[in-house]
Amino acid sequence: MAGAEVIELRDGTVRFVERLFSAAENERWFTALRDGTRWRQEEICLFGRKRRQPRLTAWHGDPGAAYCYSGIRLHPEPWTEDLLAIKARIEAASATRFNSVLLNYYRDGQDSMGWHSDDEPELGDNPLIGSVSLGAARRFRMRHKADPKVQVAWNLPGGSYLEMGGALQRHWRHCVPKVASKTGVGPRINLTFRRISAGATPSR
Ligand SMILES: O=C(O)CCC(=O)C(=O)O
Ligand SMILES: [Mn+2]
Repeated sequence: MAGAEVIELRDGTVRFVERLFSAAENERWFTALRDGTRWRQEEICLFGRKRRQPRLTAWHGDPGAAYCYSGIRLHPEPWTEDLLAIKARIEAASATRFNSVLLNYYRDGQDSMGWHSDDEPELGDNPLIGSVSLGAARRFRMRHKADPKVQVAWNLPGGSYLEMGGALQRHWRHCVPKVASKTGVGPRINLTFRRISAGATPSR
């Protein structure tokens, strides 16, 4: 992948391209997706209690690429022109094909994503996850499951691309922590492109 920094971690690989998209593309796609997406705020079941996710989400992909996590089942909306254009760019950069994308809209520093792995059965073993960031930069943290002191973190600016591969999802968790609102962090949209296996039976 051109311009990629390859980081070999214990039990997994990360590829990071700080500027896959130009500043103009970052701005144009951020605005188009913010205004053109049917955002939802899902209720999830965590430790037996229902609560609303601290961010907005949308799920797009090929027909049939249904996806389940944290007790919710997401049916894909069809691809849009913008999403297909972004997908084509990262597929060219990574020599991979994706069939779906989860969009996360972090409206401000209070929106976040907790520690998790992208290890749902429908993603198969060793999934490749392609993560595009648009808008404001946010901190992305990772820690090893067996030894949580082993940690890495990146600032993901708008226009960047981070790819997680190998056995990473089996051995690591990642999160996007909240930011104290005083620092006034701007809105951010993240897209994680994924490949859902046909015929997989979701476990939840
Ligand atoms: O917003 C991010 O950078 C991470 C998103 C993520 O981990 C996910 O969608 O599973
Ligand atoms: Mn994730």
